[in-house]
Amino acid sequence: MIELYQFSTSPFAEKVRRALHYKGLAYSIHEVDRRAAREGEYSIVSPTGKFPSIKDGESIVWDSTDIIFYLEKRYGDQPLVPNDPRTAAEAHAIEEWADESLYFYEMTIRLTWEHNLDEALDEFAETMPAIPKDQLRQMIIQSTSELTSTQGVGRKPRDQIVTDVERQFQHIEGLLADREWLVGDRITYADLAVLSQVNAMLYAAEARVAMDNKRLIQPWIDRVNSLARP
Ligand SMILES: N[C@@H](CCC(=O)N[C@@H](CS)C(=O)NCC(=O)O)C(=O)O
Repeated sequence: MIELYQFSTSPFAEKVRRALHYKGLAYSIHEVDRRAAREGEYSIVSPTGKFPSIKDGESIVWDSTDIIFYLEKRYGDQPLVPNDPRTAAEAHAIEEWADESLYFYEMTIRLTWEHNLDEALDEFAETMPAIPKDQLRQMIIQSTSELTSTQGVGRKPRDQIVTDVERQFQHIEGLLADREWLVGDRITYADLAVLSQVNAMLYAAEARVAMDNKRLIQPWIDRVNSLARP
């Protein structure tokens, strides 16, 4: 059976769980201990120290995109990667947008804005029960702020970030204006990547407000959930 190594709170883990569900593949979960990961305890399943990763028999794959491409090749049914080169390129570009841009917004608004972190804190605390909640809260804010500040989003004023999120949601609506899926005419890994980041963003009150007047996103979320639950 496939073994998934994950941080349950990670949108990249959600993306992989959705892909496994869509493909009807059984799997077991190893919740990664963050401190042990930093000390290199999982270096065989993830040499980069980043998760998710999977172990499937003798095969070990890390990075959510590589995992999806591995599953696609190894288990042919229920494709998530388009065949047609243009559609495949579009899916790739949209997945990269989710992983490399939306991810930094979700980290900033979910994990560095204190009023929103309080919504997510219990889930993080469950995975790190040894750390008192107040200390955990400070640790998350500090480590995430360093990351988002280095990347840049974390240095923007809050109102500009809210405007950016509103614009991102508008663009998701734009992609859905004349079709059911973000790319092409069937579900792809781009849908899984974007939805996983949107779900993380929706912990933030400001993202929920941005969703209020969006007609197409919720039905799309329902469609993805009906085929590929986390
Ligand atoms: N490109 C990677 C990103 C994975 C990633 O950034 N995972 C974060 C959790 S959301 C992580 O493992 N962070 C631990 C660290 O950076 O030490 C993927 O798609 O799997």
